[in-house]
Amino acid sequence: RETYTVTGKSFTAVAVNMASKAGEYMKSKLGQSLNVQVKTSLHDLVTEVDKGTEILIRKIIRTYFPTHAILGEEGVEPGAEASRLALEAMKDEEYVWIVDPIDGTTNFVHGLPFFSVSIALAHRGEVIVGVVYDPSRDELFVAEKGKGAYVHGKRMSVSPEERLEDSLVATGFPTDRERVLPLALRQIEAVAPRVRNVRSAGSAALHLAYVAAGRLSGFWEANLNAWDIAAGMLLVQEAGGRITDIDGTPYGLQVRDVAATNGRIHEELLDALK
Ligand code: 2AM
Ligand code: CA
Ligand code: CA
Ligand code: CA
Repeated sequence: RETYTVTGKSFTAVAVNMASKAGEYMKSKLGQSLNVQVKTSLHDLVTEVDKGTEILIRKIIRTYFPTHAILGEEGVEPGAEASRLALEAMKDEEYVWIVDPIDGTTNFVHGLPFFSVSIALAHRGEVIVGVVYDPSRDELFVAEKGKGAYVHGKRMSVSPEERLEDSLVATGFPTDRERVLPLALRQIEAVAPRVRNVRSAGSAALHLAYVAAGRLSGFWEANLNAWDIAAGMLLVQEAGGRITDIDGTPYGLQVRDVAATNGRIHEELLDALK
């Protein structure tokens, strides 16, 4: 499709290039002493590597696509309301890059190798490219709207499980301990008895990539932001899965409470989450 290139520069090729440069940078900093700051609480961290990675990605976008807008986690004030406003401010832009420089910062800080860089490109509010890269395993997940989802060039498809009781699913523990954690714990209490087991590895973008790869049959998490979900969303859709708001509303960039599955167990998962 024409919209994927501008003056010969493939959007996807640039996204992949940024993700691999970002991954290299993150790996070079892993295990070194980091300058760790708290954002909204002791559970919500940011390092100089999050900021440095976002700067690196922004520079590449500006070089190739100077007219495109950029929504990046570290360019937005912490908190749900600031995120909503930042997304709202982008609504008339033709192209918006949606960037999470490190998804799984807590893991990165502790040296647990489950974190990723997530890069999506939206055209008039519709995600057309999604790239999630896991530098620890050198796994690159790439999707283009209408063209399928791939891990290192190999086509991905979602898991075959038909029933929740045969499914391995994942979720996340929110950083907002007062408002969101009690809800998340109730959701786990409701889902855990009905599935094979529940995992929580700490990167929403990578969890979504794993749903696309068929390694998980489902994933849900409350209170996420566009940069956590946008790239992984396209991976899931292009791998044949389904992604909605937790109440079943179709995916849109404003969705914060997300449910993603192989499609077959979607209704059952939503029902358990009710
Ligand atoms: P991060 O590592 O980019 O911050 C883990 O459950 C997921 O929650 C990760 O994708 C993590 O992204 C995200 N997360 C971390 N802090 C958050 C916050 N304050 N609000 C919403 N999501 C957050
Ligand atoms: Ca963060
Ligand atoms: Ca994130
Ligand atoms: Ca992040």
